[in-house]
Amino acid sequence: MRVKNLLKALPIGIILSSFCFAAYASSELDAIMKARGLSEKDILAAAKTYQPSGRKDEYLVFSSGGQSGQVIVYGVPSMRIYKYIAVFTPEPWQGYGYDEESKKVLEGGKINGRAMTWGDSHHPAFTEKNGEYTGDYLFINDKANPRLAVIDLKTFETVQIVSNPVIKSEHGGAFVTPNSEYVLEASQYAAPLDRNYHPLEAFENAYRGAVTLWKFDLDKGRINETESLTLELPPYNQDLSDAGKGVSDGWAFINSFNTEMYTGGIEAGLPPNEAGMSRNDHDYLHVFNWKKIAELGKDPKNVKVINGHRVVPIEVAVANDALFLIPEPKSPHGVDVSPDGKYLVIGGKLDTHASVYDFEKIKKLIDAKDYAGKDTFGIPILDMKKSLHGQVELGLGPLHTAFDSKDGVLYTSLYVDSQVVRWDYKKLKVLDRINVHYNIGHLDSMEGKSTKPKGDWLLALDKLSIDRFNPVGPLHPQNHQLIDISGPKMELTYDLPIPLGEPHDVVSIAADKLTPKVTFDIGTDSRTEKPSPYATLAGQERVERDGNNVTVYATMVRSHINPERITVNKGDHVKIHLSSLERAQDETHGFAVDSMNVHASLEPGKTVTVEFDATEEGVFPYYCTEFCSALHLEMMGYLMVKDPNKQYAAVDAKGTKLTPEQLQAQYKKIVDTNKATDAVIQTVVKYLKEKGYEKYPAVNSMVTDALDQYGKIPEVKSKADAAASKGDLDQAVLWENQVWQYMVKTADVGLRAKARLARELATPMSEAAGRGEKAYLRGGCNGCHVIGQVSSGPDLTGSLKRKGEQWVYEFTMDPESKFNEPYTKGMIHYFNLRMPNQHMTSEETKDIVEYMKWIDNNADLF
Ligand code: RUQ
Ligand code: CUA
Repeated sequence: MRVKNLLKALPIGIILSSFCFAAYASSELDAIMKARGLSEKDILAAAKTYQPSGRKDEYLVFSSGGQSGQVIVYGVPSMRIYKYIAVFTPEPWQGYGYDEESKKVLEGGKINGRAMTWGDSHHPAFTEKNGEYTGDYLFINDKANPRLAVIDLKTFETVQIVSNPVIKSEHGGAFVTPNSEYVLEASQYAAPLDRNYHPLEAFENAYRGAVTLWKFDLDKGRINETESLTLELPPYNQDLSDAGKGVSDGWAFINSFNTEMYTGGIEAGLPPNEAGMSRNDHDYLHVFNWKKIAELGKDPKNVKVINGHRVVPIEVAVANDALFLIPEPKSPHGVDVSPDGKYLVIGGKLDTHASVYDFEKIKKLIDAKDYAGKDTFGIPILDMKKSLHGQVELGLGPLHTAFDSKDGVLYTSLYVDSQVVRWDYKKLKVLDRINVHYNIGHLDSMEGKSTKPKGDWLLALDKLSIDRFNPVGPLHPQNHQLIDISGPKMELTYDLPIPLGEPHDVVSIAADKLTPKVTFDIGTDSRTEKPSPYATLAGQERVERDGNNVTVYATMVRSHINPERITVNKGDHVKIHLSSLERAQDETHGFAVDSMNVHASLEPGKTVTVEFDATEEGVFPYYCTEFCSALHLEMMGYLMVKDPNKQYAAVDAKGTKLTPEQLQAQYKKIVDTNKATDAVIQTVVKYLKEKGYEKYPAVNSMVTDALDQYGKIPEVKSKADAAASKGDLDQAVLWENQVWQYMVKTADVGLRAKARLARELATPMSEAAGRGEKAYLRGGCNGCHVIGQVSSGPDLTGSLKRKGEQWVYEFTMDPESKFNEPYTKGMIHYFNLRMPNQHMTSEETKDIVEYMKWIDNNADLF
């Protein structure tokens, strides 16, 4: 049973006395509630959303980052932000726009040759199979500069940006067809598709709306631009769209808000757009058959080629019964297709109603060619009443809709009223409403735009956050609110300030549908997801010169960059291909060169390139920008830029010299240290081998990494020995030091592997022992006690045998009562510490005793 449901099933008194309070004396919780002014409702909300350290979320949410041009990833129910994925905007941490591989992705988004360094990202969408989310790829559109991006969810990296060849502004993307055949992108503000100048007086003749059907190649994970095409639409300012599913699969729907075709003119004394564009009582819902449009587009007779791109004209769509209009209340906003595809719910925006259209009724009218008329462009209009299932008065400013798992239940956002309304679109009645803070735009239930929405959580994306958070200046964060929708009343549980862009919309997915990589295969170009032609392995590092072009093949591994000195001439063009030789998870390096405005992120296995012109003479340190290891600061080198036309005076190397005796002592010391360190490594290796580490993949990969490091020692050691035998102790000390570096790295990963293996091999913990371990950690007992080792407190292994269960129980409950016993006195003297009273409950203490039994049973492992 999920915790949330459990909480729901119990009366609050019982929960507070037995459930939440288990860990703390109830008086302590009472005191905190009083001191912080928390109500029982607050405590429940916290219990529903709080994730203890190490616990993972059930859902991942992908939010558009608005004008930041990024995607924000956070978890539900904890609302913890996990990542900003760089999409349309350069982002230095990920090297995005600062390394050559990612610049190529951004280049796909150039418009008329101009680089776009930002985007107004709007609507994210997952790939789908039979209308269910697959979690393979995410798409997001850029409203400002009509483009579409593909993010691979194996890497959480943007791998493609395509730029729309015909439309100038868009809003109705990204919407994915139920088997990811196409990603739809509909225009917003009408403009000439040929991108030429046409006076506004020619609006009706020369300006057009359009919807682009981007063909997605699921195997390649890329949009195929040549197989993509566009359907021409009237200049009605199309708004949001949605693809049909189930019974409406093959069709798609787009709202509009300027069927008046008004073009403003405040400066000429004319009424503004806002008046002119909302003059009529009705606008048009566009209904089109994307499958038929895609078919039609294959025949050159059916298309106009504009800017090298196929466009199916309105007449062709109409002649083939693929495009229709239905009146809808004026200036609506969202159109959302129900999970079964039977109903379309349209938010009125300027109308207090939501309108529910019945697709089966629409289809009947289409099949019978039962038209109510035609618009100026010859598109058949279907009768509104005959298409409607019904309308419901919801409140002021209905915008978007999200669906529940329960049949007929859905949620609509009210922008002006700042509310979420739960209602039934089949029975057409309102069920519940809740206030949000404030001015909500989109909302989303978990997997809410799929055929299988979940009924547990709802996110409200509030545009305003006045009075919700600490003020941080006139530009306020926005507010994503988490609402528990599992019960009969909606409950607000969490406010997440979003500190980036206007995050328009989110999509969410069960976390277990995602299987991201943790490392790359060695030598991978993460943006093409193929082996990089510049991959460099250990021993292949080199600098090549061709005229004024200098190409460096470099590697990075804890904790050095090879090469550590690069010398070029002023005026050279320098390309540095960097390869991470790391295989261990989370061992990321970064790369920056002083004042060259380049930065790369090197996750394990990645190959990436930075490029710059060495225009000034000078010395330019380069270094690793991630705190990757204890020797991270030492992970650096020098780029030396010389003027080839200058003579530089020779210099005498200075520096204090050690006496031969000092040098001899230093050499002996490092050799001894290495012997001692190696002995430790050998005990760990013995342990790992004896226990058969190969059988445990997680341990195996750590051991492989550790042995990799260890395997580098013989070569370095022989250099040390060669130097020593030549009498060059200075070099010998340096090489021995490098031996030690490799040993430290080996031991670091080796010890982690050992701890992990011990855990794999240990007998399974009883439930009580598991609770005991948690209590032990929560109480901070591990601050003084290390299992299997004497630390700042005694090793607990065997203490049950030494002192008996009852004694350990009593001592944990009340340490002071035993401070006068000779045994305890001795311990206090030895460790110079008294065991503090952690105020464990009797239950917790019993559990800890069970945990200690488990430790004793597995004593040989620690
Ligand atoms: S739209 S707030 Cu830009 Cu998705 Cu309705
Ligand atoms: Cu590599 Cu810091």
